[in-house]
Amino acid sequence: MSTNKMDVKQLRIMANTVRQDVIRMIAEAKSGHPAGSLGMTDVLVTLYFSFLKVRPKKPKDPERDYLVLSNGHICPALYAVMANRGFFPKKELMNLRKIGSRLQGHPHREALPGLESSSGPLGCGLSQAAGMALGLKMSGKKNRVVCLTSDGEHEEGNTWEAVMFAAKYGLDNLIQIMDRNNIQIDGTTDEVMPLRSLKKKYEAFNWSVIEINAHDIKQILKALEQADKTKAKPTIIIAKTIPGKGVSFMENDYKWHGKAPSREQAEKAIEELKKERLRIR
Ligand SMILES: Cc1ncc(C[n+]2csc(CCOP(=O)(O)OP(=O)(O)O)c2C)c(N)n1
Ligand SMILES: [Mg+2]
Repeated sequence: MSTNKMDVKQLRIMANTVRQDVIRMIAEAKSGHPAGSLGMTDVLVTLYFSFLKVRPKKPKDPERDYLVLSNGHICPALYAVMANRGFFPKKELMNLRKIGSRLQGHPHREALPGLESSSGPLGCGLSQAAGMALGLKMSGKKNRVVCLTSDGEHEEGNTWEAVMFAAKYGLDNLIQIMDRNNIQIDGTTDEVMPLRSLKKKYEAFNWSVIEINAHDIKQILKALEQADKTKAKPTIIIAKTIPGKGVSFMENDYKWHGKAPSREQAEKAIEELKKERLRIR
């Protein structure tokens, strides 16, 4: 099974492509979640184009790695990455949120091959991923499970049950990547429910913790490599991101959590991203 590894420059270019796709998709749908989608694009691109063992044409391959998207609302970025990776035709991206579409507003695993879980109700993905990781371990299998979560989900109790569970069973085949973007639906996490030091909390729960700037592809690659080598503990990569990354008027503004850009705003965003693309080295 190929991981189809891209180099760092190719990953940066792909992330720019995906960001443009995300803007076009959400603008066309007239609804969706741009902030988290743009914030986690670098992570998703690095996972699918350099780390995860997946076979787009054989999505149920028993040797594959599993990606569980717990914060389902950022699925536009996942869909765009999957389409660019060859899971389905890119033109289908424009069907986001349309009636009967395989690209539902929140992921529906039975609708789209390659999706490993359905999500939308927050706080459930880490339990699902931990269960998968335990099952694989008990079967003596080498497949890895990567679970993307958000900081908003850490304001929910069930996340912490999964955190305890994964540590108890020493799930070193589980890597959680948390989108630490400091926002949730209607404000900053500090205003709504302060999370304080997530690093200290996870260490206290006996997880291995890595904190990174998740817009630096080299840091993402290094963290994944370290997580992969860690034994006897699950790893969390606390991915410090800028919500809305790459679009100046969206960056760090929680109001873009779940709002579509107008046609004019989308054009401006694409223009900015095209300029940024020329600067990629
Ligand atoms: C169980 C549950 N409660 C509430 C919601 C409504 N909701 C959707 S997104 C969201 C904010 C979650 O924060 P985060 O995932 O950090 O948002 P982001 O950083 O992507 O803007 C909320 C409360 C939900 N989807 N599921
Ligand atoms: Mg958040």
